[in-house]
Amino acid sequence: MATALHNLSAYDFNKIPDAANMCFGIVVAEWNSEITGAMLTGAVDTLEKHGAIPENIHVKTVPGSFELVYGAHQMMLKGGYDAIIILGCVIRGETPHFDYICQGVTTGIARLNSMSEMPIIYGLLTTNDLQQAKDRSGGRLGNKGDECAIDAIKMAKF
Ligand code: DLZ
Repeated sequence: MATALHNLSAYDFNKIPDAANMCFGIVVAEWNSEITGAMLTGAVDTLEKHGAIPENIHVKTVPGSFELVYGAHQMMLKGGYDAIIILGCVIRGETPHFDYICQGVTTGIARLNSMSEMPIIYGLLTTNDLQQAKDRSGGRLGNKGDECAIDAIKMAKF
């Protein structure tokens, strides 16, 4: 969780394994693309900063966050990845839709993680408003995409 005390992009560079020989899949949602695009940039830049080569970072888009589970599952079935990252942003609206989407993605990704050897990293921002999402996608609280990239490298090495 990003708090005033924790920046999503803060970590000790020297403690992260070399990602030079790793292959990553990223599934990114088109909804709230300003936010998910910034998260994607953060994730790719961070993977490359730690040695991953661009050819080994495969990005697929899905329409909305609800489709992230399907996208991650397809990548999982395709195989060949050391870790998969999902990136989405759900912003609370006036109806309970927010809760259903967040619940669906969270349960779905947890389920995939328990049925496969391929780690799937949960990069779903669930915020009350657009400003909270901006704060966590390259704003004052760092970038969730950076955090997911670091977690993907760590879990690939697990
Ligand atoms: C329908 C919907 C709504 C209301 N809000 C969001 C959102 O804030 N973030 C997001 O990623 N997707 C949203 N969607 C789209 C759903 O995730 C999904 O794409 C559609 O319900 C079609 O399955």
